Amino acid sequence: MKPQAEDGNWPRASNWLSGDHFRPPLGLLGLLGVPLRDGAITPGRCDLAPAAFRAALARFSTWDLIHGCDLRDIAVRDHGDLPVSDAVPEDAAPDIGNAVRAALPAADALIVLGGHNGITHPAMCGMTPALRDCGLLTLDAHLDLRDLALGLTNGNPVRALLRDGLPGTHVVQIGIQSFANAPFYAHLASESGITVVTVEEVRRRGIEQVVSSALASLAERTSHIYVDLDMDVLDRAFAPATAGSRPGGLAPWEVQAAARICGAHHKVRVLDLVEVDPSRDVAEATVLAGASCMLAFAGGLRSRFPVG
Ligand SMILES: [Mn+2]
Repeated sequence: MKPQAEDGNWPRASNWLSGDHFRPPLGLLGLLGVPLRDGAITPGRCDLAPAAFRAALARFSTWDLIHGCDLRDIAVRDHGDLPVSDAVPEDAAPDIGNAVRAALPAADALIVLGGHNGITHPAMCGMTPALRDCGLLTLDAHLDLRDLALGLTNGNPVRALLRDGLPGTHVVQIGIQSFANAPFYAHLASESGITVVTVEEVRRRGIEQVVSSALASLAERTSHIYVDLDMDVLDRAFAPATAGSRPGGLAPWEVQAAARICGAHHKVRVLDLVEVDPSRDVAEATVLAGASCMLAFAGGLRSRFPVG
């Protein structure tokens, strides 16, 4: 099929990623690809996700019609992908932490594209060495508290963070589902002081209220907030490319709203987007859902600055 001629009136988000922004920009969004593949409980090709997300931005505009803003008010600095696609999580961890540490000072916020969920522990350690002063908000169907005996996987990033000094009272997990977790780990979450918000509670209270109150409560106790967006929090129908999604999960509009609220909060420093294996996608549904969350987060970041 012959590609259509570019429409100069239609601002592609992929061009924004490549440097097409208004000058001077009001803020800076950092982007870092971490294509970690090995060490997942279900083997897959999450290493393909960063490139797939970037490519998917060509299908979106930078104009947020609903909120009346253009992402081109902020600039993006894309740091490319770390060479970790053949590394085990333990070996990749120092490079991931260092790259986040290096990218953050110049940026108002950073999006880290996984890779599987094993990137969350090293990336959050890179956000700040003082985990006791940090908050973690996860959007995930799972508690991610599995045992550490077999090393770092995509099933235990929260457990590893607790081990390394993150207080459980600084963790809020949103979107947790039935028949996707074990009682031992739910008990551990409760003993550790983790706040668990089930998918049923999200439905009852609404995603905006749940995420806003979680951020407000974390911000009272911490200086920096890390957001882990595991795309398996979506319903299986919307996220076939994640190993962990099941029927009964959240809808894309709920996760987009969550990403926007997180992007708007001044203490949110990093958002990771993990667990997408593009080789298992159907009609690009999962990759496009993830890309839409990147844009929603960027739209939230835009709203941190006064209207120009
Ligand atoms: Mn997870």
